[in-house]
Amino acid sequence: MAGLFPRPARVVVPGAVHLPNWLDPERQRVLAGACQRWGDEAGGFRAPKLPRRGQMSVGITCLGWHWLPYRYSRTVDDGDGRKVPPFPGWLGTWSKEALEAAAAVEEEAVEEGAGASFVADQDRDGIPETGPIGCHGPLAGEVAGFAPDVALVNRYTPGSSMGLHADKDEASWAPVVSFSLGDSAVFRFGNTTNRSRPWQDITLESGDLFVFGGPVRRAYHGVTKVLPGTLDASLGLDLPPGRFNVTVRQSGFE
Ligand SMILES: O=C(O)CCC(=O)C(=O)O
Repeated sequence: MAGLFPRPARVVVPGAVHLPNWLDPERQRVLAGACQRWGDEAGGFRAPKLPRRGQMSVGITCLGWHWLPYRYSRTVDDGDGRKVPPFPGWLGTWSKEALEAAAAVEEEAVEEGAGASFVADQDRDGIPETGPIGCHGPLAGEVAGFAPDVALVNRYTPGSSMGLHADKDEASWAPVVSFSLGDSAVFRFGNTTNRSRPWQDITLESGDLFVFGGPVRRAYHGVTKVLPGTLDASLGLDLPPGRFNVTVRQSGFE
């Protein structure tokens, strides 16, 4: 069932692009099955303990490299110590296609002049100067060298959320590609300086793609809430209540 309101692809700020419904229903079904399988193979999604800030409410399992606060390892160092499953080639292919699609949306926005106005908005709101973006968006230059090798598979049970944070544990500054599945969520995309405003709240629905890189690669972001019962049943996804998110990154490690 299509929503009542159109949700066009949009440049949120230069370097950050939201592409609603980018995963078609068949790809959503494939990813939903894979998420559940990855969780089962890992013995469940584990909620990491944060030094000084308690336990996360989101369960995570990783592919390629294991993330634990605040580093990566090849084994599950904060769990059973097992070897991390490989990062799947097909997920890398989807992620490269996703980055290309996001860069194309940005190019279009720049051609229409929207990019320039976003830079002006950023200046007004106190986001650090990103520099002129010329005739290309910041993502265009990231496409050729993009070699993702790690995925964090996040499992949000109803009521869980993720606090504002910046993804700083990768050595690479290559973009982050994020796929959403299941119930919708309010995703907060902030600035590169701190956890305060300015930020934008964006509803991510099942099948949505969000990409961020370039000047906003280390922007603060998080999920303030999951909206229960919002998954479109006609998609035929066999998912438990709540949400999955798969964030794909390039570690930059040997
Ligand atoms: O669930 C989301 O949409 C965001 C996930 C996230 O911020 C992360 O994995 O770092």
